[in-house]
Amino acid sequence: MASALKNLSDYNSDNLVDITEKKFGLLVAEWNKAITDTLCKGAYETLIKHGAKPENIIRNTVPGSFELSLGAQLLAQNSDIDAVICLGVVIKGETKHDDYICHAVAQGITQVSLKYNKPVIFGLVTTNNEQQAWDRAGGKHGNKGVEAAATAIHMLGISA
Ligand code: RBF
Repeated sequence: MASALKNLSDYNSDNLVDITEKKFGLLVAEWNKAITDTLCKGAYETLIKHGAKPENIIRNTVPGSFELSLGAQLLAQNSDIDAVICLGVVIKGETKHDDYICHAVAQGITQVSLKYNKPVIFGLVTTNNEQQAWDRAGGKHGNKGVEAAATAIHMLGISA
């Protein structure tokens, strides 16, 4: 798989838009909290590194990834917020819950993004086991939170 061949945090930071006056919603699911906290740290530090002000990063938690869609909508409907970054970790179990959750979140945050015309970033790590999730939260495949924040900044730079 292509993603196995590169570090997900190895984004191109050239020509990113100025985000010093941009306001971000950072939404973090509490299931697998140790891992989502690491994703959140990566996203937060990336926004700060590129000029966002701490007071312009509104951090909220939701119980599980399924709740990311509504959480994103509540943030996106605030006209002050320019972009929402959704972070969660869904690990495959014995049942198909992971499929249902992941599809629901993908559809839900897509709808929110299109309804409010602002970036709502899909930072959902979906893996077969916990190790694979850690590999994507500061491990051998980078930090998906960093990539999600970089994606939000990139999307804010798109002009019509
Ligand atoms: N939420 C996650 O963010 N990651 C998970 O891996 C996860 N696994 C779940 C497994 C089961 C069987 C259930 C019922 C829920 C799980 N959730 C998980 C929580 C889900 O996103 C949501 O918070 C709850 O279903 C309540 O709506």
